[in-house]
Amino acid sequence: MSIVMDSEVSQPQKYVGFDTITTQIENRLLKRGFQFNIMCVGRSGLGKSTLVNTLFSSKLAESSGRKSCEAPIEKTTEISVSSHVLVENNVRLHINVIDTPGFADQINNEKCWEPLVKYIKEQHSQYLRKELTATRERFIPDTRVHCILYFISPNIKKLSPLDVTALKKLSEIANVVPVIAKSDSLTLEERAEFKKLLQHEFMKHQFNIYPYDSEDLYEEERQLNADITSLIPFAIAGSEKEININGEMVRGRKTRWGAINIEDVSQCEFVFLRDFLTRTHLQDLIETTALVHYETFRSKQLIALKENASRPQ
Ligand SMILES: Nc1nc2c(ncn2[C@@H]2O[C@H](COP(=O)(O)OP(=O)(O)OP(=O)(O)O)[C@@H](O)[C@H]2O)c(=O)[nH]1
Ligand SMILES: [Mg+2]
Repeated sequence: MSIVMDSEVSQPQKYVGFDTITTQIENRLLKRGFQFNIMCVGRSGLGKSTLVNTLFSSKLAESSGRKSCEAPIEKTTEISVSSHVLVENNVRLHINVIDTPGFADQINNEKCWEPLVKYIKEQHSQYLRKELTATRERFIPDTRVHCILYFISPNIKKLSPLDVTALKKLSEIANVVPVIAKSDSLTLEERAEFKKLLQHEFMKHQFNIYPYDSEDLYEEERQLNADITSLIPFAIAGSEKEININGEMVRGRKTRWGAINIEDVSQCEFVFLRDFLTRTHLQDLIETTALVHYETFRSKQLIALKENASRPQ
């Protein structure tokens, strides 16, 4: 026999106060803080380290921009994770920046995405092991990669086979956001054309690019995602320095055509990327990693475990 409960919606006759649960949740979350893990991937020297520093307006990664002629060039030579805590108003954001060596630096270039895939899976596997222990921690430290910024060189005519394989492999297991690196080296027309070409390539190769469509989305969310998808890959530029443009100090770069303010949306799409990553989709990136990518990994692992256990010895 099944019991059907039909619950009527009504308002209490007097104020009870359970609407404060949202504030209670907020307070608890604020106490704990938030964890966001972002990985930068792409060929060497495309400005990966510079961009994370620009995104969070902080020095999070070692970039090769040199302070003086004598200073050594700071190339990223291995997967390096640096942890930081940034505070804005009451919100503590724990950020792990997973900086990766530029692709062209490695001896066997063909498989240079392999250590990255391994790293991402290892974080899932670690999380799963912690989840499955009898006395599990109340809050499992989250090292799962929530977002991969994939840097595409502005000077190519089409995606290289290496980019194609890397984008395919990575977008199957994590939220990949591709960007056109150093877009200040392109004119606005070149940029628009290159973006169209890349969008076409993404479709042709059927990459699983973030953000994903889902039945749970409201109409406005779906519209926002469609607007963002039409902008991807974001044509960005990074800069750790402020320059003087018309008497005003702004984050910018001097280019062949003059100076650009990277926070000016008519010149560069950096602000669109930053708003997308921090202001509209930060929570969704974290949630999608847990509910889609980790969940897929988890169920595959658990099914494999079960099959192994039931196999006759
Ligand atoms: N024109 C231009 N140059 C940039 C941009 N971002 C970074 N650079 C410069 O490019 C050089 C390399 O920057 P990094 O941020 O170290 O590049 P990376 O991708 O981390 O390099 P690897 O760690 O060697 O893979 C530096 O001299 C930066 O100043 C950009 O958006 N436009
Ligand atoms: Mg670097």
